[in-house]
Amino acid sequence: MKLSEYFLPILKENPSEAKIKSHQLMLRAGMIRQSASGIYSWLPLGFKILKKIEQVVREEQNRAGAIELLMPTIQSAEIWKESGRYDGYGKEMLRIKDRHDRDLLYGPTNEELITEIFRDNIKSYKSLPMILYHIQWKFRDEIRPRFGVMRCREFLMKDSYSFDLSDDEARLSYKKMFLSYLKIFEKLELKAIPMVADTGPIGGDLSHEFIILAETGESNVYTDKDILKISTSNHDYSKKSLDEITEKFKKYYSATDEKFNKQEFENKVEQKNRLSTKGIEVGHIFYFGEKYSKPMNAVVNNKEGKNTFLHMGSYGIGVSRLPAAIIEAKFNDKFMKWPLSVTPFHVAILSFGKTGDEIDIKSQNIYNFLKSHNVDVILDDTNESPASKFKNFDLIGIPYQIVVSSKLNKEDFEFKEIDGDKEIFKKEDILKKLKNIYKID
Ligand code: 5CA
Repeated sequence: MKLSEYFLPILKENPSEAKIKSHQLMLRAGMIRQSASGIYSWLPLGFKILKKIEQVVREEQNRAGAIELLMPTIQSAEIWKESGRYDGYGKEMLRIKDRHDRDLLYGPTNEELITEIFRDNIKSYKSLPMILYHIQWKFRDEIRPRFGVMRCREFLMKDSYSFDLSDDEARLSYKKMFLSYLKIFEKLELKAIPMVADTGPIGGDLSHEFIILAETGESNVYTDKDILKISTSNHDYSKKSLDEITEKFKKYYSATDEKFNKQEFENKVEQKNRLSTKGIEVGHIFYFGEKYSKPMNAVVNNKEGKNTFLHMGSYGIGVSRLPAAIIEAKFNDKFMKWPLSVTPFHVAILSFGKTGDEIDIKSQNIYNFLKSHNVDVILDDTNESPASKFKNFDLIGIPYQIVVSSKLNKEDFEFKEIDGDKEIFKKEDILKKLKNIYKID
């Protein structure tokens, strides 16, 4: 992509409405624009990052055995009346009437709809266990949308739903999602801590929030510093491995405000290890057994030929909250550096030439060369000053930069990690490096 042909409306100043750094940066770097309170458009740069995050989530959910489908954003009120949640959900639910005066709603979550789909199509225990998921926009009419895409009204969520024959098997499905979440956040270069949580309107008795530590977070968190050292790298989705990883986490105290107990915290965590700070909730998982299957009569035939209520859980990730959460975790007020797995481009070429001059031609040349080898590259071929180009790209956060200037020999290029030192390379060496970093074939 050439910047001269791209849609990247960069703002020079911090917009006054943005109170936290992720909101400021997402507006300044031309990632999002507000269209109504708590409702955003994703401009090309933001959209590219959002899609990459979605893909990281998708791949790890698939690895855990979950199967993707797509449910609509608009749902019928009927199924919500069946489950008994229609009235209770209150003003957060956006209720709609169609031209025939039928009650519809913009889905805030999908427990009812997936239960209906499953109930109508799966009849035998032989199909179990099963985990289904989709990545779809949700609407919650939040009373006070704030912090940009962090707490908005329309947001993209990945929501999975597990179906099992027994309580034991359902708890294993829960553990699969538990590990899958840890692995997703690791790929996003985030340290997310699972915390015992309240179940709220989703219901159930077992629940964890996945929280990223950040000063601007809305949740107060209390945990043991050693929990940050647990690694999932040797864990897979076998029962033994899942039991082991969940046991490892259980050893440590970790809770948000709602479940915090000062006495327990102080008894369980020695003083030097106590961590009480703020965090951002990026995921939330629930086990609620028969809460929806009973009122909605979702049953399967068990081995004895008898109808049994399904045991279910649901598992959400705030996909559109994640770009903001990543920025809160990574932006140091000078540089943004996107994780390699979701960077909008692999590398940026900053050309210090003017249209048609030697530097411009040399820049176009390495641009075409890298592109032809499947490197996703953005070339700043505008006539802005070098200082302004550096400033913009330090903000946009592409992890690697190539500088083409008149100071260099004909075959040479400056190459650097955004916050690192520059080195001089030939274009073939740069290609080799990038292929290695991004595992490009
Ligand atoms: N049905 C369950 C799990 S599928 C559910 O809805 N869980 S939730 O309410 O906790 O939402 C899942 C995730 O969506 C949250 O962890 C959070 O990361 C994200 N989320 C929730 N509300 C908002 C919002 N208003 N703006 C942005 N992201 C949100």
